This record gives sequence, C-alpha cells and structure tokens, in this order.
Amino acid sequence: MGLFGQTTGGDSSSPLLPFYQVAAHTATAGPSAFISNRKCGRLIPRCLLLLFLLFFLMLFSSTFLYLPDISSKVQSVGKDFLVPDAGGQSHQIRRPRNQLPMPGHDHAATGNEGRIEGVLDGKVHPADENRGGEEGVKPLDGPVSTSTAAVSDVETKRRQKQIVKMMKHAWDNYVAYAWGSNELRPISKRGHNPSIFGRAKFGATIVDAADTLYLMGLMDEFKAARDWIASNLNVSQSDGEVSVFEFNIRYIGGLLSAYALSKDKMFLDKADEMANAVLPAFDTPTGIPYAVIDLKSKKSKNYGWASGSASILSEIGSLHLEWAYLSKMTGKTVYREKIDRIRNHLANIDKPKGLYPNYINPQTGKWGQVHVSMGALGDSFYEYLFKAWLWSGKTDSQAKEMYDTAMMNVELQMLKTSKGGLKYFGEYTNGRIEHKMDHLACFVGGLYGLSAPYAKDPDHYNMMGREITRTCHESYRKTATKLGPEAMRFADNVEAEGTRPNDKSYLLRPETFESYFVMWRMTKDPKYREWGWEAAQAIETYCRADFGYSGVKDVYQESPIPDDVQQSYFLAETLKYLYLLFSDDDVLSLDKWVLNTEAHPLPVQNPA
Ligand code: DMJ
Repeated sequence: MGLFGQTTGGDSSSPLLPFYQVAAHTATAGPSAFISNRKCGRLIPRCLLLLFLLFFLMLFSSTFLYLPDISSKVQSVGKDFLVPDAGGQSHQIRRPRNQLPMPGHDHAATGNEGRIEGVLDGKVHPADENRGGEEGVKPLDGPVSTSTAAVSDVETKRRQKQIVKMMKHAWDNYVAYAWGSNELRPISKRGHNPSIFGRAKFGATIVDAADTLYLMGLMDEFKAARDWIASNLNVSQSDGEVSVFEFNIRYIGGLLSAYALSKDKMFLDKADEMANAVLPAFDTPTGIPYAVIDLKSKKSKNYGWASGSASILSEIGSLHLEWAYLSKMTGKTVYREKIDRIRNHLANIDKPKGLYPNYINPQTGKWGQVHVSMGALGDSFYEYLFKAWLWSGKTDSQAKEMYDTAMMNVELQMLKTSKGGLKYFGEYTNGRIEHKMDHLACFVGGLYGLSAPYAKDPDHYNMMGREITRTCHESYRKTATKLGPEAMRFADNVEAEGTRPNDKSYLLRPETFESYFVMWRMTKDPKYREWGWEAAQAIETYCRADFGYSGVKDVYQESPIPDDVQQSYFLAETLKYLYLLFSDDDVLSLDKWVLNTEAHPLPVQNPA
C-alpha cells in the first residue's frame, strides 16, 4: 500500500482519511503542491526520492536561516563554550552560574586616542600593540594548556597582551564607576572604601595602578592617573585613621615607583608629602611606629586585637625600601633615621629560638605574644631584609645577615613536609606548630629563588624556591576553580587545602604569581609560565565580572559567590606579575629594580 494508496477517488482532504494520512498529505501539500497526487500515484519510488530531497533542502535552508543566531550565541559564551586544549581537542569549562555576570556584555569606555609610547630601560614599549582596547575588552580566548613545554615567543606575546586586556578591563571600570574612590565594587558598580585607607575617597587604586599602567604602555591611562594625583591627592583630603603600613606600601611605594619610571618630580613631591604626614606615628619611646594614624589630627595608635596593642612585625619591617629611597631622592635624612632605628632595635633584641615574633610593644620594645608566621603579620619583614640589601647595591650587610639568620631559624622551627611530600611553613605559637600556610606566604618561593645566588647554599635555596612554589601551585590545582585558597592546611588526609570557611576565599591575591614570575626569571623553567597562564584563565573564568574583577568566597565551589571587591593590589601586583611573567627579562630587569611588597619597582642603588 502506497502512501496515498487509500485515497480512492475521494477528496484528498476527506475527513474519512485516517489521521496519519491526513497529516502526511498536508505535509506534502505546501511547497510541493506542484507534484500531482495522480502522478505520484503512478511513480511512487521517484516521488519518494524527490520528497526526501525536498526534506533535506528544507532542513538545510532552515539551518542556514538560523545560523547567525547560533553563531552569536557561541560568540557571547566565548571561550567558556568550547575551549581547545593543548592537544587541539575541545572540552567545556564550567563557568559560575548566577553569580558573576557573563563577560563582554558591557564595557566602560575610555578614549584610545592620542596615545604615546612608553620608554623603559631604553626599551620602547609598543603601546599600540599592547592596548588591546580597540575592539573592546574581551575575555581571554586562549587555549587551556596543560603542557609544561616552552610555548613559542608568539604565544607568550599573545598571553602578555591578554594580561594587558585584563588590566584595561579592571582600570576602565574603576574609572567609569569608582573614580576617586579607593577601590571598585565590580558587581554593584560603585566605589569601595575599606577602613585601611581611612574614611575619605583617597584614590588608592589610582596610585597603586599607576606604575602598572606605565609598564604596560597604557599611557593615556597613566596620564589620567598622574593628573588625578597632581590635583587631588592631598593629605588635607584624608579623613580618619589610615594604616601606616598600607599607606606606605601602596601610596608612598606607588608614588616613588611612578617617579622612578617616569622621572616626573610631582610623584616624588607627593611621596614626600605623604611620608611627612605619617612621621608622627613614629613618636614612641622606641621609635617603633604605631599601626594607624589620623593624618589630620596626627593621633596614632595600635590595634587593640594585636597582643595588647602591640605593633606588628610585617608592618614595622616593611618601610625600609621606600623610606631609604625617599631619603636618597629628597636629601631628607629624617626618613632614613626612622627606619634605621627600627632596624637596629630588631637586630639587637633577644629573639626566642632566633625567631622574630609578630608582635612588639612600641613603648617597651619587648616582644608580645610569640606567634611567628611567614604569612599574615610576618611576611614582608623577611622580604624587606633581603630586598634592602639588594636595593643598597649589596652593601647593607646588616640586612643580609639578619635575613640569612632569620631564614635559617624559621626553616629549623617551622618548615614541614606533608605526607605527600609538599614543603610548607607552619605557624609557630610558643613552640607549637599549626599546620597552616597562608596564601600570603606564597611569595616565599620567589624570595628563596631571588636570594639563592647569594645564599651560603644556593642549591638549597633553589630547592626551597621550587618546592614552596610547587606547594602553592598545588593549592590552586586542587580547587574546582583553579584559584588558590586564602589559607591551606596539612593534616593526615589534607594536603594544601583550605578546610575552614575563612580559608576558602580567593581575594585576587598576587603572592603565588609573584613566585611564578621570580622563579621563571631565575630558572627559565617553562612550567612557571604555564602555571601563571592557567591562573590567569581561572581569574578570567571565575573573577571577571561585567564591570571589573571580583574576589570569590569559595574556590572549591564550581559556582563561587563573588565578594564584589576589586582590590587595588590586583592592579598593582597581580596583573603586574602576570604581565612580567610573559615579558622579556629586560622589562624591569631584576638586576636593576627591586619590587616593594606591593610590586612597586624601585631602582637598585649603585648596582655592582
Ligand atoms: C598586598 O597589599 C601586599 O602584597 C602585602 O604585602 C600583602 N597583602 C597584599 C596582597 O595580598
């Protein structure tokens, strides 16, 4: 029986036909109405063939008509839809659902016209090439590479450009939605003014980001930052208590670095003004400064929570680079005198088991609670001992001796190896070790690498640099987002993982990338560039919002909730280290520049 075999002379639309036959008949009656039923009745096989051809023709044309829609969907999903891996295969990346808006939907606009090229170390930075802002800011579109083989120079250059695009996205949205505020809230599109900078809008992101803009050749943006600083950054505009430490590393360090790079004296004058405003914080019997100061009233104090209002080691020990350079550039000895006094006190005081506790009383000069850490409260004290020696042209032997001895003793007391063979620094409290290492401590891998050539046992320092950096990479590798936790713990069944709610955030921190960058420069092992690229893509996937970059609250969740803060150090440090990781060695040569703990480069004095 043929398809139309039962239409025995009756009306083809006869209600007598069974339902399926009416449907079939109607289906062929539209575009193919020119085929007579009679003819079909006689030539059924040929007719069927024709019908099949028509069917495929319809299918093809409808697909064609829908194509633009499909392709625009693929475009809007971008790399998160299909990402080719190193082997050329495709796989899906999971994007956080509901929390972070999809990238690429809205971009803050800044003009791209009138650019000039930046010059550094006699090397011209191709500002036009670097901008990546011409066609709007797009998310990273590169492959997720798991290979540790060296990638080509072209690929490295491409990655570097992608980091510049990230900087543009962070900066442009800060300009559009938070200009003059300290930081940006990238989800709610407004300013964020954390208490460490006082109550006023004091442009922390502008000052912190300026040298990164300069290095990346984003000269229009650098000029906008420069003009804001020249017109608006005045101590008289400050309000409330600022952290002496944060003010130093971000403002004074940022200004000095912008001065060192651009030679624009306005930056030096501002740094001088800022440091001068902080001086009253040092008016203690020991010269050890208080933690916070009201820049207007000049009142200073310590935090009540800090071991009975003690000063904090990392804070009082992270002034040396900036203040020594400031003295040298301004000719004002007062800055140098302040830091020398702190240094001498720390050098001469008795140390429990050779360790430097995190708390010290500025009235008595005695240690507070014996808590020792390479992370929060301790970290950059160790960094500044070594870097002060480097900065001095390797002449500050007191700093180098203190560094060598301090590192020997923290290793003796606090260096541990996990069951799985990961090396880490635990935290020491009165002889007991807590098996926890902060993300903040992840700079230590790079510090070991940087200091290895000058160590008594360079091989040991190199090994430590590699191993601590590996541990930090592991803490990233083990998360759902491939972002590292704020703190990692080690126990019988726990290896480099955050286990408590407060451990699990990622606050756009730079320390792990700092170590990747330094270890790359020191060893040329391509895995550090690969690790940095993996992390950049993880940031792009999980931290990028429509209006900037946000930290996330739980790196172990596939759809982490954003914290809605774009930290100023993300522009000062995180993106700068990633940019430098994909740069040639003569961009901020480590023989000529020392980076402060906020990644603000200062020129080495009388390099050997
Ligand atoms: C930065 O401000 C500095 O790196 C500081 O030394 C530690 N904390 C942040 C970044 O995590």
